[in-house]
Amino acid sequence: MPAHLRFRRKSFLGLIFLFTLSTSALYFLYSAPGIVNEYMFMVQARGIQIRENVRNIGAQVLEQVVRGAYSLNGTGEQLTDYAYDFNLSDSEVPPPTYLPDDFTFLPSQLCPERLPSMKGRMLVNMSEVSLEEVETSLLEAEPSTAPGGFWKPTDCLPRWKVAILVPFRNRFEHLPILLKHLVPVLQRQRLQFAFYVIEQRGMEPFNRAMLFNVGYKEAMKDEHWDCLIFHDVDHLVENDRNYYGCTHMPRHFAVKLDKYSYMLPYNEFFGGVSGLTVEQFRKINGFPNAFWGWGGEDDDLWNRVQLANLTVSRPPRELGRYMSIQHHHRGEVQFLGRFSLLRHSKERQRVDGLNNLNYSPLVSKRLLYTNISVSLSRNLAPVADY
Ligand code: NGS
Repeated sequence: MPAHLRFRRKSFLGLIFLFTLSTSALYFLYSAPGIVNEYMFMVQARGIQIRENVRNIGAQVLEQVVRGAYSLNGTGEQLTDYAYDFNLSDSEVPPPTYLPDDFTFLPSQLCPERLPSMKGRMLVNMSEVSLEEVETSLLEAEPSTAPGGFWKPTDCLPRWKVAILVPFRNRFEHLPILLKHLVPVLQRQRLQFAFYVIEQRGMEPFNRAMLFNVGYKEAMKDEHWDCLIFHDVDHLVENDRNYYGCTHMPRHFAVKLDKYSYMLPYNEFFGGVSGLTVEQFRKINGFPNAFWGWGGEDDDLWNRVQLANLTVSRPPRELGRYMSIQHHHRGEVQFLGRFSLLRHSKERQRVDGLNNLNYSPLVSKRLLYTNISVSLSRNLAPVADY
């Protein structure tokens, strides 16, 4: 073959190679959004960590200089307590006081928020366990638990009636781990609660936000809940003093995730575990229904909260630590339209949410939770007033 043709053939093959490479890279970015995202946040978290370390070292050097200047004849002995705040770590702020172990409750009084049973950091056990095993052990420990996982304290009046809403698809091994871990925490916090697992059936992309709206509507048929917790199935709280009651402002619970080196990935992050009172949730017309696939729905909720002149509160210090169960976002696709929807959060808030929800669920009570199985459709209801 003449040299110029050989050259053309080579460059043609090269082009095919480049094309295949770039399309597979694009496909990977599209079909594994969580992995890419996690990687980006990890890199960002490492950057922040390095910056903090440099700041800490700088502060220590400065401290030595200041100590030197105030010491007697360079002996290191101090003249006065100088008021200079080197405290860069929030974990050193004195912890709030909790009630003593011998504190006694009155069945006629509200349960306190800082109970002696809330001991702080806990061990997180992520080993796989069967649902039957968890059912047996939790029901043995608290036989008063009613079908659906309904539980309430009897030694004081619960401060909040909390519906824990868990969106779900293909994560059968995660659910028992979450229940085993979280149910005893909520009991120690003396909250009245029940779990609602909202499982998406059908072929449509996962719609986490609409599942929460469905969970809310169904849960309210059972009980006059006043606090809603929106909980990912793979998030395990590390501190039982992270109180799962609601606050006068919407709350973001999962502030420090192990997968982001225990740093907030970005200030507006509102994912993982969040909570709103029923009143707050109704005020913002719930979650949007238009986010089909991974990403953005939690950012839209954040926007809705801001647009309603509410702010987000977060637990202090180390209380907001969470571990997440390792997994791949199985079969989840990225929602490519999320950025353009997010640009119009304000206009959409009134026309997409609790007021145009349309679904037909299959509801069944299991021993520890209510199962709401639902095939979500893009045919939404005509917009109603809210
Ligand atoms: C942001 C997503 C959020 C998501 C967060 C953390 O980029 O929905 O990452 O995701 N927002 C957009 O894509 C606009 S995580 O890695 O924890 O699954 O919650």
